[in-house]
Amino acid sequence: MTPANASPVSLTRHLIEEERRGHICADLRLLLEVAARACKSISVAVGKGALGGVLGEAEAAAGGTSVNVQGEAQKKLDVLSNEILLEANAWGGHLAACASEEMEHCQPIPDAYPRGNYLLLFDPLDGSSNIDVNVSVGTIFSVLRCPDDVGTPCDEHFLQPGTAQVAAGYCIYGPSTMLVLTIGHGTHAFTLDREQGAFLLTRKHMQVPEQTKEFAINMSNQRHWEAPMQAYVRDLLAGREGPRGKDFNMRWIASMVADVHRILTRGGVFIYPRDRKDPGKAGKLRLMYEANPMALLVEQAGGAATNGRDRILDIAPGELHQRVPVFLGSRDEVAEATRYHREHDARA
Ligand code: P6P
Repeated sequence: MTPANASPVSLTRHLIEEERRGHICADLRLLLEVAARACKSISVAVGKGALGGVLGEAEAAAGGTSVNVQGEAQKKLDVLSNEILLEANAWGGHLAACASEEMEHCQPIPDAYPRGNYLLLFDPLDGSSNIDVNVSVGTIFSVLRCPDDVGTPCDEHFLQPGTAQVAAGYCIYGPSTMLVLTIGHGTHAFTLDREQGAFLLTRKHMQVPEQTKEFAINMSNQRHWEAPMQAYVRDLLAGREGPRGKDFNMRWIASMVADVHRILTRGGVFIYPRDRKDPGKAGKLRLMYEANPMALLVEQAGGAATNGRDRILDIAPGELHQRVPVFLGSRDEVAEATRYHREHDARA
């Protein structure tokens, strides 16, 4: 127990202590320091808002709005955040390659730099549609080991299950900027002290309450959901008069980082299910750089994460930008939602 008058532990000191405990090696520690430094730069850009000249949609070279590899409109801050994270010279010696929501294929670290042992995946600015209305957004990242004896890493080397992650985290750019991180020994939160320019440990071993009365979902998609999802939400909305026997509250920020941060802080269940709106897609959220890192953070905080049927971290990825349904948060509530889906499948 840290004495009340002790000086706060910085991210740097926390990671050095984790290295001394043998939980991480120096290479991974330094990689995470570089990621935190990039998030600080993004926080400055996001914090400038309209004064930074980076609000609004990015323009394509040929005119019109720039779109990412998945055809989604890019915000200027999307592009800037992606560039900040891609700055290879900061990663020299730690990374072998990186992959991003904004890139079609992985990008090996340039030969000019020493090559490290890790693969980095990230969503540079998740929830960016909220930027122009001044709602919290965030950066999500996931770290994998680069397989041994790989010359130049390519997409296939990234296709590892979520259980293979050696670190995962997000940085939320809200009223305060917070970095939430796991290296497999709990989930811990660091708040950016802008005067010092350092992330300071403000919440150690975050714990998601096992039960909740709060769910997060975009209800406007209700008519597109599968039958078990319709039944599950119908029973939530029935409240204490219904089969659940209690009233529920709802929150939906439409910024995964903000919704997940609330759940890590006070509990809840976050759901983005498969829907018939886009029959060809298994959901909206991406497995490799949204679902997997968030699932590891939530599980390390005592919560759970499934795709409605199976544990997200066990999913064997088929391609870099694969999408999955996401049910994550308070363990008992995720189990209840998953029960509706498994029982539906068993009757089919
Ligand atoms: P909808 C943001 O675009 C995002 O990827 C997540 O951050 C968020 O949870 C979800 O999509 C919001 O989706 O359909 O409600 O706009």
